[in-house]
Amino acid sequence: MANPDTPARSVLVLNGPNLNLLGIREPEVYGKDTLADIEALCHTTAAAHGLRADFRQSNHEGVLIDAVQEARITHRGILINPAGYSHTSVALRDALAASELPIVEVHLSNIHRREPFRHFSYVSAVADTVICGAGAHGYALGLAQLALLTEAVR
Ligand code: CA2
Repeated sequence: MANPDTPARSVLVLNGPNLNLLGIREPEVYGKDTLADIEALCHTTAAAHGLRADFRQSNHEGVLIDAVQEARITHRGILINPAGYSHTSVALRDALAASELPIVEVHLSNIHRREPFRHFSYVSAVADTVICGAGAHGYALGLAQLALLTEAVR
């Protein structure tokens, strides 16, 4: 249940490890956009949907978990690219489940076309929506979806 005192439809956009390297290495896999480009896209897209995007990135599992726990009372929903933690972190999955917020999982690449170890994500079972393979545009798609999901719980 959304907290009625929460500031106007603020959503957490959370990025996991190594996504700070976007646009610098492996553009053939993840595209040319930097994380700063994606952040700008998120702010513009969120505003167009009446949301405010709180955009963050961390290389540390505990920092991501703390952000998810805090979001429970400060945000209306979570858009997350868990990056490598998608495939390893039960702890991040548990934190997302405990948040009771609408959750959209996004991946830049199509994880199902890649190495078998990327085909499974612990996060997917607790996400309302999963988007992959749309590149940076996946974040815009994810925010549009989160706008619908947060509207539904208002
Ligand atoms: O496709 C995605 O968005 C991923 O979440 C990206 C993760 C990867 O572990 C997932 O399987 C799929 C990797 C993020 C690291 O990004 C880099 C960017 C440039 C250079 C190296 C890593």
